Amino acid sequence: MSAAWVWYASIQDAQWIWSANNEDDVSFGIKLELNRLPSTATLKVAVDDYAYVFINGQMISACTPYGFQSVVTCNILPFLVIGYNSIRFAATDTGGDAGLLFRIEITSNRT
Ligand SMILES: [Ca+2]
Repeated sequence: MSAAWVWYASIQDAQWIWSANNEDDVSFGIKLELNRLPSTATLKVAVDDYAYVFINGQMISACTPYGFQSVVTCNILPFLVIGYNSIRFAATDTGGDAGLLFRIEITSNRT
């Protein structure tokens, strides 16, 4: 990311990432292991240029980031399960700079 006069989206403690070979289509995935369901689970994501978010193989249509200037915030709690969760971003760059920025915030209320 260059061009200092352009405002890019920013998310606390998150860094823009992309593939080392700068492909147009890049898939990013993480595994999230939960030993119980959290109280809240929020995904914040921005991408240059667009991406589809999949959790456990299901596309989350309410969570479709587009463009490097805006952060999409969505509730992913309904899609999480106890055990391993697969979170995948199928991201596409249509030219120029490319990047994906995301953060997952999970809270749990112990009783
Ligand atoms: Ca681009």
